[in-house]
Amino acid sequence: RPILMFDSGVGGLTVLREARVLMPDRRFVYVADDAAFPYGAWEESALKEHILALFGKLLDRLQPAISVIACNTASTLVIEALRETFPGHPFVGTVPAIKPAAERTRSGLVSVLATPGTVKRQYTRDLISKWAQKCHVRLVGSDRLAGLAEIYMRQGFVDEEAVRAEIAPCFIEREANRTDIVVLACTHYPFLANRMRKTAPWPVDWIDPAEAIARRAMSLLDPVGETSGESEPDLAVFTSGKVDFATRRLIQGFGLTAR
Ligand code: DGN
Repeated sequence: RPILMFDSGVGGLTVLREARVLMPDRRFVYVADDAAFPYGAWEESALKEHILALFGKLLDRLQPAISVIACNTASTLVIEALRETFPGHPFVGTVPAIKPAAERTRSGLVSVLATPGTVKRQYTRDLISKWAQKCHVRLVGSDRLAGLAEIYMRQGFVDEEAVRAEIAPCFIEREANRTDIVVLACTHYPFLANRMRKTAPWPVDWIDPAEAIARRAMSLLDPVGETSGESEPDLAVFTSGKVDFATRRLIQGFGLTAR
């Protein structure tokens, strides 16, 4: 049975990339809910209903061994509801890496860069009060960055000035202190990491949780008996959107087959 990786677009591919390095023999299905992109702009109850209904169909049709919600905007809203609605099926969520950031910061100034949806979630606020009481955490919601990553992955083009403007609010200076950690709390953002580094006003640690998520998924799987059993592990991608030329090329670049 495959590992299902789910996102509203290409962002979850940053997690898939790590998962395939750790689990080269596993079978993966990548599901991109492109037709509903961007999740960051959805009203909460409508998005919750949409994702729960979609998972009803996905679990039935794909029979995955485990599902990885490789999207912070979705995880911070529905991970608990998914576990309640589909008991017995293991879900791994992707939520802002606030705990590791709070442990690692030396200046005490941390920024969390995410979609406007993730930034306003109660789930995110709870993570801050639980793990980062001693830090000053700035939540920065961007409604452009995920779209810029989509364009970059499909067309190879990045509007560097737009990246600079979107990340600028993450950088705070207070007396002798400066932000030293930026949490990438949207799975799309690691694709823009080089541009972010280049346009940042000073160097910081960028926390990308992709590898940790992949490790978590691996730890929940049965070590034997879940491999594809084929010489070449099968990889498939399902999208609710149109599979145009650019999307097909992107998918093939990741060694996936469009279905
Ligand atoms: N990749 C998604 C996340 O991690 O939040 C969000 C992308 C979007 O729908 N805007």
